[in-house]
Amino acid sequence: MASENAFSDGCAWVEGEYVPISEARVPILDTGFVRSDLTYDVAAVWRGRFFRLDDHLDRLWRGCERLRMTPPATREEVRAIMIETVRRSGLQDAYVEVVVTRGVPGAGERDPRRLTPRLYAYAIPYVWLVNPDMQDQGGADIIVARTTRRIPPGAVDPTVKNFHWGDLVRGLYEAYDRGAWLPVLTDGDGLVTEGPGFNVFALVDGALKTPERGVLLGITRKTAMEIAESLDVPVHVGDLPVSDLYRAEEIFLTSTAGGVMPVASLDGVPVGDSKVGSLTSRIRDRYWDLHSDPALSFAVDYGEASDRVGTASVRSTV
Ligand code: PDG
Repeated sequence: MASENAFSDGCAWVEGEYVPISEARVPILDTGFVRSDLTYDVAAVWRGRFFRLDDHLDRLWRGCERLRMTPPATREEVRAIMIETVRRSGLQDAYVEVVVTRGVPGAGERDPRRLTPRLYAYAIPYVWLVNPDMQDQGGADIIVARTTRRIPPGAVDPTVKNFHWGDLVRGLYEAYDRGAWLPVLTDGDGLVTEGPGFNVFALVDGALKTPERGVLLGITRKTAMEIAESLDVPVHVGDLPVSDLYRAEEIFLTSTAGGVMPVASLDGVPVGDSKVGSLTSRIRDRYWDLHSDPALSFAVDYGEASDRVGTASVRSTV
């Protein structure tokens, strides 16, 4: 039987309206589409609770500032819109994205300062970069990409979450060509950066290492670091040479889309005993436990349509 809720596959907010995800469209001239001139963020809802939404909004606002864009709605409005997309969808486990683009230029307009930013948001079912079965069975098979390096920070600032995924997608194809699931990209000078949608951690000589430069400052990365510290495991944020990755006792990847994800093999060679490492396992369990912690999460009210999010009041500012 078809669902009675038109939003059950996902709900988007586009130009002041909530629409079913399959009907959501972007204006073709939006510079987000034609220039990747935007920033975005993704938060998760797990078992009906948003996780660290304020951290994601902080990052979105920082990104807008760096891009010299003023978001077209207040932080409270964006927060309410994100919650409302989830509420309408009814999804208990959701991937909730919000995008701020530079806007839609008038005829012949080339000056980005003259555009009015646009806001888009949507909630869809939760996304796993490494699915739970694969995670339980030891994790992802990954490679260090040889043919593609990460875009340098001096070209595109990786701390501003962006859609410049050309290098990451090219890396994915290299992973598939080499029989692996995901690539990790280097900076081209022997240091690990990140991969398509995740940060990287390695347990080396009893300490966790994760790159400092050339990466998004992931919220899951931050959570994993906090958990490691609570377990008295030293965390070194700095250079992560590829050579350290090859001698790591454990490797894991972090993303809002999948959490703390174990790595089973690197370039075809098992990491550790190719079962989920004990530290990775402890951090992963704690990560999911924290999703019900009221200090870091709050429940979505899935009740009747609320007038807290008057579309009209927000529309006037978007
Ligand atoms: N690095 C990159 C390039 C990312 O896109 C992401 C997140 C991360 C690191 C990890 O950040 P965080 O822990 O804050 O999630 N990317 C995914 C969206 C992209 C996808 O693969 O769908 C996410 O935000 O879930």
